[in-house]
Amino acid sequence: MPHTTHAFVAPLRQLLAGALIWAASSAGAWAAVVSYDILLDTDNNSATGCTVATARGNFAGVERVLTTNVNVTPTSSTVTGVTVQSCESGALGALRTISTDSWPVGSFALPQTDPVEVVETFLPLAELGQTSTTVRAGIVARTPDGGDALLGADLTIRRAAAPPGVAAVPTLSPLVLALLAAGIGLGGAWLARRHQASMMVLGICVLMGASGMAWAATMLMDGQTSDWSSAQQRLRGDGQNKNLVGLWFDHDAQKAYFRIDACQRSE
Ligand SMILES: [Ca+2]
Repeated sequence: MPHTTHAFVAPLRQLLAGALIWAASSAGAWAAVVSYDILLDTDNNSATGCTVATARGNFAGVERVLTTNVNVTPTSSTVTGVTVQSCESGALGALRTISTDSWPVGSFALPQTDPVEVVETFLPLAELGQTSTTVRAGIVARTPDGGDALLGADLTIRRAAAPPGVAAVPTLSPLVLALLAAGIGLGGAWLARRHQASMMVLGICVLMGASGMAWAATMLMDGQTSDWSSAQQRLRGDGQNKNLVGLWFDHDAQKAYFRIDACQRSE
């Protein structure tokens, strides 16, 4: 009997091993990590900084590289982390963590292509330097098939300016906004007490103050494009681009926001 059992077990074991290898290789084929590097010439001077080689040629003058990692699967893609590197003495330095949070990658349909995926990412505005109002930028997609690049965007930084779309209060810093919100709330409380008004007055005042605070944060990292309606597309893919469709940019008082449009599943 032991001999008979062995005769069954050996092929069964081989079959099981084969199935496991197939499952592992299938999973490997369907899940991939794609990285997007946004190259930033923060002083708008190609003579200072690092030179980065890309699929569309060298990009010189880079002070910062913002890297956004995306985990791609057949059903969904997710941003899994954001890091930045600084150019130090002609070479890119150690990775510094910007975010370890995860957020969804969105998508939209475009005629005659695969669905375009929307990767949102961000960087503290201070990383773009303190002086230049123009930052030159490029984007590199690092995909398993060799990658892609779009180069030469001019990003406009509104120094000491309000978030986009809030032209009515152009010089309010977040601190001033917070004080203003508190002031409106306290003013409402004083009015409500003095005039025996209903709590509704107070509620409206608090809401007005809170809406002022909400203006300070522009882009939600959720893969949705609705908050990009007032932003401008800075780079656009052409017939030579394998993955990259576009790069969008905007900023508020604290953060620079980027939106990368890409066809990630075309390979
Ligand atoms: Ca530079």
